[in-house]
Amino acid sequence: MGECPVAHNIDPKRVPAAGGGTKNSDWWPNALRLNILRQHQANSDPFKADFDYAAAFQSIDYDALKKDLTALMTDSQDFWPADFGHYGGFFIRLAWHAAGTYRVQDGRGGGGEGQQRFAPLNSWPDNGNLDKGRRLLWPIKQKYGNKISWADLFLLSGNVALESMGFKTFGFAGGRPDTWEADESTYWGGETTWLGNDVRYEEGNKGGNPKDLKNRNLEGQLAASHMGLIYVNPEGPNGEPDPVAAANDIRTTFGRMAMNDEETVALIAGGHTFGKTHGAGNPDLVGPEPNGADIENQGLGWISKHGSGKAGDAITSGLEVIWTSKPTQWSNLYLEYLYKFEWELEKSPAGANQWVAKNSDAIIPDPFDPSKKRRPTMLTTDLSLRYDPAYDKISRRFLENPDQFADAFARAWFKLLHRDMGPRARWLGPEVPKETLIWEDPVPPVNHPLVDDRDLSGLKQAILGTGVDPSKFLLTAWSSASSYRDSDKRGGANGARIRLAPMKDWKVNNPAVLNEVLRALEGVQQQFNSANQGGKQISIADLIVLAGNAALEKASGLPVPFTPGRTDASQEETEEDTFKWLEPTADGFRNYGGSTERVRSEQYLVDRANLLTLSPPELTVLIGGLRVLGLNYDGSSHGVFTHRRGQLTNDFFVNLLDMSTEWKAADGGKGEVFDGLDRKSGQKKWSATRADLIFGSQAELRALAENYAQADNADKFSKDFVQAWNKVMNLDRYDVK
Ligand code: HEB
Repeated sequence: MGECPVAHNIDPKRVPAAGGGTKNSDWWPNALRLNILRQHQANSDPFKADFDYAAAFQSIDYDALKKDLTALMTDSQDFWPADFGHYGGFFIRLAWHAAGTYRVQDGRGGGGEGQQRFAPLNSWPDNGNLDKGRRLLWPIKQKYGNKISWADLFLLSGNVALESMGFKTFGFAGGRPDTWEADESTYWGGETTWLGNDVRYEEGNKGGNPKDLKNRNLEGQLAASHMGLIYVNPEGPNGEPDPVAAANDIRTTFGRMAMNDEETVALIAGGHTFGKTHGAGNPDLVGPEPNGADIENQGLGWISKHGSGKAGDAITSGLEVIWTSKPTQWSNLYLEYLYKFEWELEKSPAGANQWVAKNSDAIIPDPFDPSKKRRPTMLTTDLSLRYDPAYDKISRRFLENPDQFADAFARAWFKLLHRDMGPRARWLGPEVPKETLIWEDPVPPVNHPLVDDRDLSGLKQAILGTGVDPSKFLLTAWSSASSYRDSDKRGGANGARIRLAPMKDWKVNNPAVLNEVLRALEGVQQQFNSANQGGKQISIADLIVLAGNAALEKASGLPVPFTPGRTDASQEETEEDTFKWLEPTADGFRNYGGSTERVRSEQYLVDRANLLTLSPPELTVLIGGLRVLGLNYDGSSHGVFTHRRGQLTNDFFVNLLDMSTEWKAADGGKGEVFDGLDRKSGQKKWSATRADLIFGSQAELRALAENYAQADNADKFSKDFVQAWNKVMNLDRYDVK
């Protein structure tokens, strides 16, 4: 009787439509998946390939946009009224949460793609009620349209929020094109409950004690203490209100965002100078997050039945804290109060652990009722800035030197928002700061005329005339260019950082070969640059790629395009501490490394292919070519299925698919190295790794391998390889259109 005709608890495996049913990933959860190589393609993007966001952004009326954003800050809307009549704190939090998912280990996360619009981020518990923030921004997005991406708008709104409350920011750069679907490439953790952290601390503490809150390690590339949080639990580790233990988590998580202690203190103290937290009542009255909400809610989540569900009744984190008496103005009050008062543990109305100033009068305004006042309050993680000895020193210095505090906050905030944008060539708009920052991975500007085609053919001749084995030029060019990662646009051939620490010493780059190549190229460079041809110069960065191209032309008989203009960075321009994260654990392209306890070689290969923005066909053609050219990092013959090593042929695929070969594990069951035996004679013909054999084993890769092994596709293979090679060589060339 009266039963709703729409089932609410549909079992996706029983949905006989729209891609429902039991899927491959249900049947074979361990099979290699290529899904992350098929994201963000033309068919999910309404612009297809023909939209130039940079050009659109450059044409925006930037001042008008900022004026509209400033007006928005104090234009309180009934559907989500502004605390204290000002949305400033709210938009700072929105921008911080957009950018704050960045982690330096793999460069993923961050605000560069507008992913906060999509699951899981749009529904993370830590992003509670930010859906309302995006709706507040919608009229502005609608008005300025293609000229401002959501990604840029989220971050700019935080910047304008700061400025509208009297803070002088360090600047702003636009230039982040939106993505149009949820990104699946990022490992956010293995927990299956929100706010769980059983997997990350178990994995981080092999042999240690995950329950030791002061000494636990966070797993691998994660930068948050709980599934669904941007950083740490505000109530303290696992809810324990212990500010000193919380400092441990803060240091780890902010460190993984490439922030040091000073930047961390500046960010937390600066951010919590503004706004308030929301925990007016029973959190059980809050409805499901956006991705789990009913259709009539139109993408809004966290609909609350506590009172009006908004304004003074709002519940977000469940904490009810207001840090300063002037929450809509930049001030030094956060630090003043932190030290002036003693703090007493209390429960928020929602039952969360927080701290109230013992020896203070009620000096804090209520966000909606001018007749009410409160005492100052803080989160456990705020007290960490005073009770952790190292943070304490910095906090006191900032307390006594407001100028230093403001400068540190401005710089750390700018870094937070721009860390994953990559080279300055991508930074757009009238507010790009002049000062060069080390974390940009700067490369010097081109200050001389570039080489022309005649020079290039002479240079290629000189390179091939050095007597160095051409495969070494190929390996070095590949090693240099393929250090790129699209996640935060770091690495790549420009800057020639492969000749600097730490990259020059990475085992995967084969330092001995690298040195031989660099010495030969330095000779070529010297000769060219000293010939004084109207001031024309060539950089080592360019020569590394050119040498690879020259060797490839020789190996393929095909022309390989080249665009000069790379320059050489210096060691001082190279942030060694964060460059170390670009070193691959395993790199199937050069048959380096192997499986670990939890990741198979081929999964590392797909992960790297994703960072190189390769499609499955590009991945396939590259592996086939790299192998026959003999580009394993150590010169080994794994996967070199050819008798014509050094020539660009489709032999890798032809021989991989040849049924006269039978494959057997060759490493006593470890499953990393295999021998290819002649089925009849039992004689060993080939040897291979998992990164080779996956192209015959995984059905979709095998289909592509067949395509390239076909008699009629030998030419297509060579052409596709040259094209994919050229793509990788130029992945970081944001300086050329
Ligand atoms: Fe924060 C808010 C936590 C950092 C900015 N924070 C908040 C809250 C919480 C938190 C819980 C509340 C939410 C609601 O609404 O309820 N944080 C936190 C933590 C940390 C932080 C735990 C680490 C330690 N922040 C931070 C930073 C920043 C910030 C870094 C920036 C820079 N926040 C913020 C703001 C706010 C917050 C502005 C307010 C919002 C409003 O007003 O709405």
